[in-house]
Amino acid sequence: MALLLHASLRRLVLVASLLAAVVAFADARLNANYYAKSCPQVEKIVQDVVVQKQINSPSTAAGMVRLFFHDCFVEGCDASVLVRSTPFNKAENDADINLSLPGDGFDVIVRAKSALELSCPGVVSCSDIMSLATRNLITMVGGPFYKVRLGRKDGKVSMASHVAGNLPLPSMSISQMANIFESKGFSIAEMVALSGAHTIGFSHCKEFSSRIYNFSRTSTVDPALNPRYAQGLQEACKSLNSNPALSVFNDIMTPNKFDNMYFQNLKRGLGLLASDQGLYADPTTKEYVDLFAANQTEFFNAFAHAMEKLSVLGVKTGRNGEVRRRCDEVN
Ligand code: HEM
Ligand SMILES: *[C@@H]1O[C@H](CO)[C@@H](O)[C@H](O)[C@H]1NC(C)=O
Ligand SMILES: *[C@@H]1O[C@H](CO)[C@@H](O)[C@H](O)[C@H]1NC(C)=O
Ligand SMILES: CC(=O)N[C@H]1CO[C@H](CO)[C@@H](O)[C@@H]1O
Repeated sequence: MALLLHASLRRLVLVASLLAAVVAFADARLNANYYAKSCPQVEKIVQDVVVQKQINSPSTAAGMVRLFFHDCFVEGCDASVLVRSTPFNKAENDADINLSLPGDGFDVIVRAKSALELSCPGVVSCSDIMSLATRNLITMVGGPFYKVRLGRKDGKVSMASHVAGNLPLPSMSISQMANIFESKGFSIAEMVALSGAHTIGFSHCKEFSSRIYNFSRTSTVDPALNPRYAQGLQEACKSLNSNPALSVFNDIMTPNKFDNMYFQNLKRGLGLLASDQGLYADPTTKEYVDLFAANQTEFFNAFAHAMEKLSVLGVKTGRNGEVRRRCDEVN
């Protein structure tokens, strides 16, 4: 009996460690010292470019974080989002959802790549630069630090047609969004934590206009919105039809600071997108909103952990990828 138990326990342990090995395999070749010999200054070069860019264009951090999320959720973190379309291929970048992927995020990567090519030509992948730049920008605007391991290769495939279904939309229900996150290995708690990235940056009026004009037969505005906030949004977006570039801050209270204000806002009806406010309405996500709103340390720990996980999502190593010469073109 004891022997039998022993044997089946051992089998269990074996299965568990096999499973862990399979999960770890994707990033087995990533490590913090990947460029120690080939490009020892990589961290410093990326940091110098990032700091300069963020000081000159304070919208860079938010732009970069969103760009990184869109990269990792489509084909993994492989810089596929940076590739420009050619006459023969409509790239990820030109999917409709890209429309507003801001130029500053692209620009900071291109600058860091140029600087790196001078010191260590052909060595550092665009996807590693993206991971480092995103982490550095998050910390620069007040967010938590997390470890970024290196050694990603850049993808060779970037297609607009691969985008749909992989990225959440503000019009989705919480369970539709949760399905997308779960399909990438993220829990409900991690989805809520990652959504906290909306503590910085902005959204275009069209992303939430259905909440403030003609919401339903019985109500002009979404009743989940704080009424004075709704009025302010109506005012800010009133010339939306003639000016589609109109946009407002995601976090009206502390728009440029990475903090837990996003979650506090949701509790007061100050969530901008339907998908933001929905996190407070749905019982499966509300408990995490309450937790993160009450305790910024809890949010930062959860966010840092989820970002570390996002940074290794579907990464390519070895022959699955390449080190691009230019970030906007496969070699
Ligand atoms: C949970 C589902 C999510 C939905 C439905 C969503 C949707 C959106 C939308 C519609 C915008 C506005 C885009 C624009 O008008 O320019 C936006 C902005 C943004 N999103 Fe999300 N997002 C989600 C999750 C995330 C995650 C997980 C991250 C990163 C970890 C993220 C980071 C950002 C950032 C930083 C911005 C501001 C971009 C800027 O200022 O340039 N979002 N998001
Ligand atoms: C409001 O929406 C209804 C149906 O959803 C539509 O018939 C009506 O024309 C809309 N009104 C305005 C002012 O857009
Ligand atoms: C917030 O969470 C941290 C980490 O779990 C904990 O150490 C701290 O005591 C909490 N703070 C409050 C005010 O509850
Ligand atoms: C900035 C950018 O690349 N925008 C493109 C996004 O996709 C739309 C529609 O597919 C293009 O028209 C934009 O030029």
